[in-house]
Amino acid sequence: MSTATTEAPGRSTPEEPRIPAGQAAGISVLAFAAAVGVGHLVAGVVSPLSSPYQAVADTVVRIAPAPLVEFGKSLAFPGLPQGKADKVGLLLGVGVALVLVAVIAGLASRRTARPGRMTVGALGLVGLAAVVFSPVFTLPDVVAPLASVGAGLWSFRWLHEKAYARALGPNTFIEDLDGVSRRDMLISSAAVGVGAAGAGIGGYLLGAGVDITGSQTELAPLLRPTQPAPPIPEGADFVADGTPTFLTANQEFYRIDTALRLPAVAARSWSMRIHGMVDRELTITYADLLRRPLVERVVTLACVSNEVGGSLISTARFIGVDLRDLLVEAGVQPGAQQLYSTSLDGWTAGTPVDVVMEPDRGSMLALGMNGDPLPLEHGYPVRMVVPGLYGFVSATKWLADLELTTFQARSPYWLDRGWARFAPIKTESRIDKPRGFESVPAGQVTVAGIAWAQHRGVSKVEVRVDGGPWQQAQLATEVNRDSWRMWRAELTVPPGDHLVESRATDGTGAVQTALRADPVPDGASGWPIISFSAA
Ligand SMILES: Nc1nc2c(c(=O)[nH]1)N[C@H]1C(S)=C(S)[C@@H](COP(=O)(O)O)O[C@H]1N2
Ligand SMILES: [Mo]
Repeated sequence: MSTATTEAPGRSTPEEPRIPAGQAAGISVLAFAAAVGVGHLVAGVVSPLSSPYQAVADTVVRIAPAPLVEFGKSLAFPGLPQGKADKVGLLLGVGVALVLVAVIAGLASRRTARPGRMTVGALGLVGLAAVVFSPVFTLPDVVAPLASVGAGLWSFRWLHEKAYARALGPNTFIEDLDGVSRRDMLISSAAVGVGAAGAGIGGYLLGAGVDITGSQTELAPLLRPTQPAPPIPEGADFVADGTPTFLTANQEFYRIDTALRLPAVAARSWSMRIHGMVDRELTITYADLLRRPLVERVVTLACVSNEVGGSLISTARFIGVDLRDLLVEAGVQPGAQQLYSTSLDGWTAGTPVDVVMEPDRGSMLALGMNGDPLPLEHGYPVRMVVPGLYGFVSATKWLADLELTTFQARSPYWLDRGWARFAPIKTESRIDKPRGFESVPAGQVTVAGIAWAQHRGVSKVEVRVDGGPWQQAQLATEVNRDSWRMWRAELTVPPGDHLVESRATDGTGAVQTALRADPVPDGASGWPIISFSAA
């Protein structure tokens, strides 16, 4: 009984003293904040990926059911770039949940500190478990979660003793605490609060301080491809008619991922294992990759979540090493069906081994993009690129591990959430001009857009107005079959409202299907349709 020490023999307590509710809740919130802050600070020193708060949030993403993740992805906060709102939302959500638990634990601890301390301890275990079961756990990572629980327990006890002594009043029998003044209480609380905030901010700065930009500047000159991609020919886009530029600038490149924070691992400390069904397990550092021939390939990445007409598609010159060559060195064993890749933040993808190993597929581990080291948002230091497959089954960013295995043995992140196992990119087109509901002068109207069928190439695009006959569009110069192809067409339209549709034909002769499909499970389909008016 913890109250035993505070009650003198023979002293009658008609009403047991209790810490005022507000104060009890406040103490608890401060102690929780101290736990989070100290955990973050120590993680910043030891290893940025071991912060218990972040690890818990990551775990929520890793085990969250599909509807929650979809909901998250649909969130938008004003002022935040695409692909960021869900992350901020989740971190805030975990924060709010933590404050609620802290308040409840505080209110339950008005007489004795035990409920609060047990709650801090229990959450500490959750944080520890989240760190230990993270995909990139190493032993020193336990330090931050342990420091976090320690700080939480200590702060809770310290503040609670003082508050309880105050509640007992001046006759307290705990000598040290006799007559804890209001001022003393406030100063102690403020000390814990400021310490927690300082530690949290310190940890954030330390984590951000892994010198990524420095390391990227050092890398830039090392990423000269031994086999550069041919320059993009004149006439590869129809920008003047409203298409995107052929290459997408790194800052403009679409971004999709579940990462709550960008895993900040510098190239010089990066390494990865290739293991599982291989003859020789390989451990590869960034320097090992730089010693290999560097290839450069122009590839259009596309997201399976892209709606018809959507913008989740972009093109870059990727610099890196040939993935097939690397796997040949490891010796892929017969029966290995799936290349199961894990990212530093625990996301996973499963790529069919037979596709990755096709000699002319061009699968690669990319280190650079458009002449620069990969930006952090796009997978620095190392990501996978497999032309022709949607990103969720092939384009693992912040690569941490490659395992050769069977389909049976491992199920990747989005497969568990109802998306497909196999997801080659569908033959599609998009109309960029006219924009939806645009008014244009009647007569000659230019229609322009993009078409893609990565790894098969685009051989034809047709457009039609108001359900009339299909007319062949002019194709831009082909760059390669792994990237998009721009098109334009001159149509003559009378005044009034019109609908324009497009359809692409790929290099195998297959025509883009009219069948409308949602993005789930293996990509949207259907002809894009734009309504505009001519006057
Ligand atoms: N680590 C990690 N890699 C990932 C993802 C992710 O959530 N985590 N998303 C994938 C998906 S769904 C797509 S479409 C591409 C997008 O790559 P980009 O953001 O560089 O355009 O990354 C893939 N790689
Ligand atoms: Mo995606």
